[in-house]
Amino acid sequence: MSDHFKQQAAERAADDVTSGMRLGIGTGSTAEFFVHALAKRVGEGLDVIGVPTSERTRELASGLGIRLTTLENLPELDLTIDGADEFDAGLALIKGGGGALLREKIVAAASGQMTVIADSSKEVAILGQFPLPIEVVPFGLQATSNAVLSVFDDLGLPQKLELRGGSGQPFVTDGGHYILDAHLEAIPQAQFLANRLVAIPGVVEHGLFIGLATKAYVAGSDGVKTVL
Ligand code: ABF
Repeated sequence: MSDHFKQQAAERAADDVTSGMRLGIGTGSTAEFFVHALAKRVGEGLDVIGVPTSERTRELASGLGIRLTTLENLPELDLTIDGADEFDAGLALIKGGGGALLREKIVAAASGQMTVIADSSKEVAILGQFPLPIEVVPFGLQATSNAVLSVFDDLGLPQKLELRGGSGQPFVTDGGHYILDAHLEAIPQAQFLANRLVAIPGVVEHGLFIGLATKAYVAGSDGVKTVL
């Protein structure tokens, strides 16, 4: 059922795209529905250019005939359309469950608008049930983990941090980094936590997207609603 809702939200977002747009194209299963919907419109004559947020999305979109470039070549975008792991009423997000958060955030920040596409299960009153991904450089992993845990301690948050993939074979991002997943349960001071995390030298980025999304299409049994 959730796949059907993801597809509905994705198709609604594809309807917003007009010829001439410079698009950021997200990652994940909802974003993949968007890529398919966009490719259909491109086949019908829509003329857009896209910057993918992951190698996975690049392969899918280029295979479907969507014209792509890089953010190097096109550093200003009109609209990014991407999924999320959680979002709240103010359109603060947790992203990064799929491991592409760094490129996703760079692309979203380079876009005038960002539309989130999601099924209604992603909507939460307070962020944090979904583990918060924190992308870190492999060098000094333990020291960085300790610094992150110390921030959690200061903020009264649970000290539960897991290296994605495990220490035997850590998951490696498109940027060559590792991901620590923080099981925080609830993040009452998301902006404050975000500020503290980016101040840690080994932290490259984190999955809190605050002030980036401008709209969400959320699909559920009542249809597709717009959150602004
Ligand atoms: C990307 O894909 C990620 O930031 C987020 O982690 C994930 C959402 O996945 P899905 O659309 O498969 O639920 O948007």
